Amino acid sequence: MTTTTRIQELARLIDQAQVSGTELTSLDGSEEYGKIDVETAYAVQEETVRSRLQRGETITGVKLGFTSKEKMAQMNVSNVIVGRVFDSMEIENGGATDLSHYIHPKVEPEVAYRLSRDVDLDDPEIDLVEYVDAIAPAVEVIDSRYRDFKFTYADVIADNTSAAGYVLGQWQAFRPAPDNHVTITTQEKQVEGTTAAILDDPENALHELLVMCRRHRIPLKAGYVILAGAATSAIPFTGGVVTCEVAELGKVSLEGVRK
Ligand code: OOG
Ligand code: MG
Repeated sequence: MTTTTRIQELARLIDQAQVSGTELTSLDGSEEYGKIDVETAYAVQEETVRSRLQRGETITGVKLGFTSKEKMAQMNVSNVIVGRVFDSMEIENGGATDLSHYIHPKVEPEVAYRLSRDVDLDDPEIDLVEYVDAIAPAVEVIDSRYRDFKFTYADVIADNTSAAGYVLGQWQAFRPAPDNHVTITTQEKQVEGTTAAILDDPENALHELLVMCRRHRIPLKAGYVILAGAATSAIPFTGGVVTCEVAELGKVSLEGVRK
């Protein structure tokens, strides 16, 4: 199998799993595809992005994963990852999402930033914080395409970092949010955390994001949403209302329904 064919094959499998809502087993290290390196994993992600764009979806932003120690421990990985989010993933604040479209969704409390201008990835002088004009509380819905969320680091990158949905609270003028209390409530439980769990300060996620986007040539454009990563471990989203409150930033909610 040529390198291009292998990337396309892997992307097709993951894309189909996402579209049809059916799970896969880990691809990295499988008999068929062998070991997948990080560079190949990002190339596979890029290929799945191309398919979504071809279907008429629009990129609305980027997301970081594994920015919190708790998430890293939960998933047994040790470095951050970057994925893309699309218009099709956005859920209106207070709105509903149809859970039958997901495999095994989970929710995560997050902080979102908004990029005010395009970023030149080759400009070594950039401080991404200066490119951000707004901040909002957010909830991310993740839905790994791998059975039981069992994946390797390369697997989850290829799977666009389990991205599946997101809700944004009210945008407000950018200001630091290093240690804000976070509460996320699902119909089964309530979990508390702090934004400091996101790399000690979610602004650090912006610095990490720039490093990763430069390395993997992931464009950063004006208007993009940046999901900085979960402030707690992910919680199963079985239905009902999920509310997340980030102190000083406000509330955001969504409802899981079955149509
Ligand atoms: C990968 C996505 C991780 C986060 O905020 O850490 C993520 C996963 O856990 O399936 O979005
Ligand atoms: Mg997340």
